[in-house]
Amino acid sequence: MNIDSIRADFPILSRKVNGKDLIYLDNAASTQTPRAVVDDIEYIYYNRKANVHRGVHCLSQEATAAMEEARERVRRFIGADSVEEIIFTRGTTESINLVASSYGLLLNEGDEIILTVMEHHSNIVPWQLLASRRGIVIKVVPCDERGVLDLDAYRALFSPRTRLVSVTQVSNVLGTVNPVAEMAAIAHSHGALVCIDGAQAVAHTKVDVKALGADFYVFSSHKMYGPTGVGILYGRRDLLETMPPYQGGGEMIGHVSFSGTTWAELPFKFEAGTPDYVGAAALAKAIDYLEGLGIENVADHEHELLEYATSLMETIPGLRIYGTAPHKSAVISFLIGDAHHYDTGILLDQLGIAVRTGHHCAQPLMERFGIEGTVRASFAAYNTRVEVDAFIAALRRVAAMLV
Ligand code: C6P
Repeated sequence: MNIDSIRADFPILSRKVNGKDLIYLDNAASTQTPRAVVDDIEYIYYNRKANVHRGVHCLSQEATAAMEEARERVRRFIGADSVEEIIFTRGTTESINLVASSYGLLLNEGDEIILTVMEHHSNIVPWQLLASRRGIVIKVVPCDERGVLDLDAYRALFSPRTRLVSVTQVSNVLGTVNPVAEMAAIAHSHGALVCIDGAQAVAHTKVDVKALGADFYVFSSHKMYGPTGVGILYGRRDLLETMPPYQGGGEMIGHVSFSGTTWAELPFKFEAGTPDYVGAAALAKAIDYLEGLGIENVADHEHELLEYATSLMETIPGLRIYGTAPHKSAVISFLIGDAHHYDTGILLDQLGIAVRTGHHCAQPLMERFGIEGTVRASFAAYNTRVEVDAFIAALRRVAAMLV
């Protein structure tokens, strides 16, 4: 990959922060957006903005065609069988809430679901809400000190009441790449379904929902070079067909009357109200961009940065890395001595370096490691070894000040 030319696609990377060149290492929170995607959004607003699925007029038809082409683009991207299996949502969080609320209505008191200790809150709280409404039981897979899930413990959690496993493919804190295909096979052998949270995976590894054995797969556009406010729920068609609607409103109905209402066909049954049709079309452009770079090339590049940064960070006295699994994505969580993660983040920001600090919406995982938060650096296609060098130099300065 030609990193210079990739960087030229992201004008934001040439700005200054606190008088320093921006070094953007908060990609696990949101990646930046390339010109091709932003240009597409501008083009739509200036030339083609109209509501979808409603109008007979030209603009509406163009908007509808673009949205349905985007759905087909997403289908190909993740290897789903049909566009009926691709639901547009507002993001990973809404996708999981949809599954928990809708599939959850098919569960009964005493049914069990399995989560892991490294889930993002958006893959915990919707299930807790369901537990309080339906009396389902939540079981949790532990992980070891490296951040590797305990698969023996996982196997032992199954019972005849286990209905669903919901697991992240990549931990947003530790970077652990979980063996989700193996976990799905185990779940299926017990007759349970699997929901895979792909929020931290889709921009960094080739995803094929069928090869993974995903019954549901969820992700967000803003973490994969796309616009904010759009996400995807992939669901196996036979499952989506049996699930009740999530929200009611326009677009999701067959016919409405006060004596009874029928639902639209898939995927529209799950898309109440006006969808983010601009965002959906722009997500398709982001997929074009990512696949244009080649996801494998991106993964190789990020992995090289991960190894380079990790090896240098290990030489900084007092710096501890959280997440040392053998299979890791390019996410590095760490603490320096007793320094508060927030102070480290502020000092790095003064040097133009954007990292995330805090619990990263994974408080049970923080509890597991006996900490309140970490500093987290995460890489994307446009990051460079020169940036890693600057990051390491900055960490040495911060360590000298705080430890
Ligand atoms: N993690 C992070 O900085 P939304 O906010 O709906 O787009 O994505 C939620 C989500 C779900 N699962 C995982 C594994 C995630 O990493 C995230 C978002 C961001 O780590 C923001 S908290």
